[in-house]
Parts: sequence; C-alpha cells; structure tokens
Amino acid sequence: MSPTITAFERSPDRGRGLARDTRVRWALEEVGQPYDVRLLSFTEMKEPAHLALHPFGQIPTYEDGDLALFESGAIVFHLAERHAGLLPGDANARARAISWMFAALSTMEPPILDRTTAMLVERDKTWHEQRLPLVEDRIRDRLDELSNRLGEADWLDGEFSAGDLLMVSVLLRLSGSGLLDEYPNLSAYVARGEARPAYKRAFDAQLAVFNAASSGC
Ligand SMILES: N[C@@H](CCC(=O)N[C@@H](CS)C(=O)NCC(=O)O)C(=O)O
Repeated sequence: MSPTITAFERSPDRGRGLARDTRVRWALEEVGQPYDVRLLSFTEMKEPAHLALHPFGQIPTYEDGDLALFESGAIVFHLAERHAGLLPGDANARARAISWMFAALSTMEPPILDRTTAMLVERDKTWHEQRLPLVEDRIRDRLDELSNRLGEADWLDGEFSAGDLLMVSVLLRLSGSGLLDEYPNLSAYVARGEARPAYKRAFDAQLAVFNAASSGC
C-alpha cells in the first residue's frame, strides 16, 4: 500500500507550492514512491483524529503501515533513509547532506518565516514599516553566507540531496520578495531545483488540489 500524506484542502498560498506538503511530495517524487493524499480543512486539522497524528494540528503528516510521522523535515529524512536518491552512499557525504537539511530548517527557515509572519499578520501594526527592514536584513545576512558557500556550484555538497531539496523549498518562500534577486547564484540554484522533473510533478499535484477546490469540483 502507498503511504498517505496530509495536505490543505484549500491552501492559503493559493497553490503557490509554499505549504510544506510540497517538499514531502517532492521527496516522494524524487525517490519514485507513489503516495495518496488526504485533504484536510482547517477545522479537521484541529480535530482529535488529526491531533492523534500531529500534536500541533498541522500538515503535513505521513502514514505508512503502522508508522505515522509529522514534521516535514523528519518525513523527508525518513524517505531519504529508506530509498536511494536523496542521500549519498558515502558516510561522510551523507552526514554533510544531513547537516544541510538541518541548516535549511533551523538556520535559514526561521528568519524567512519571520518575514512571512510580518507580511501576513503585522501589516496593520504601526511599527510594521520600521520592523520589516530589520527582518529583511537578518535574512540577507544568511543569504550572504549561503551564497558565499554555494559559489558557482550546482548543489550545496556534490550531488543533489535532501539538503538541497529542503534548502530550495525554504528559499522558495522568498519568491516575490525581491530578496533572492540580489543573489544571482541563489536564484539560479532555486531555479535548478524547480526545474527538476520531480519538483514539477510535486508542484503540479498540489496546484491541482487548489484548482479543484477553487472550481468547486
Ligand atoms: N515545522 C513544521 C511546520 C508545519 C506547519 O507550519 N504547517 C502549516 C502549513 S505549511 C500548517 O499546518 N499551518 C496551519 C496551522 O498551523 O494551523 C513542518 O515543517 O512540518
């Protein structure tokens, strides 16, 4: 039986692929694992049946037989460990790829999410205009460092890995902010990720869900 993931019935990002089920779909596509999706409303996400799977009442989750997981990073890591294609075989290279997974989620994503929060829920605050440049400068600090490390390489450490999958997913949250445009090598890096057939399939699948919900199908 195929594993089942959960996703928004109607994603608040209107199908832009920024909800975290996209990174899990992408990983599943990279390793060639078919999957089913259970769509949830915001109400259903906070009901006991889903809270039993996800203590914070969020998406995505992952169920495979008697295993249930939450946290997109843990799900991608699980898939990368169980299947070939997302982590190198060499033990040291594998450990470095895992470092990049953590870097994406615990070093890059927090300041980027801070901007998302600022744009979504702080726009009407009197201090929003003063705070936003501070938030964006903190992102720039990280982008400077990441850009320096990536240089002209295609991927962060040799072959494409789960580290790149998560890093590209996180950087995509800056789409439309103009911040990535300041870093041509990072823009090209993100574009390389988006050009991967597995990413395209994942993106199209989540967009189809949003389009179906919007058309009332
Ligand atoms: N750290 C978690 C974050 C999960 C998360 O924030 N999910 C969002 C969608 S991308 C969500 O379910 N938001 C609705 C809510 O928190 O009520 C992960 O990476 O899976």
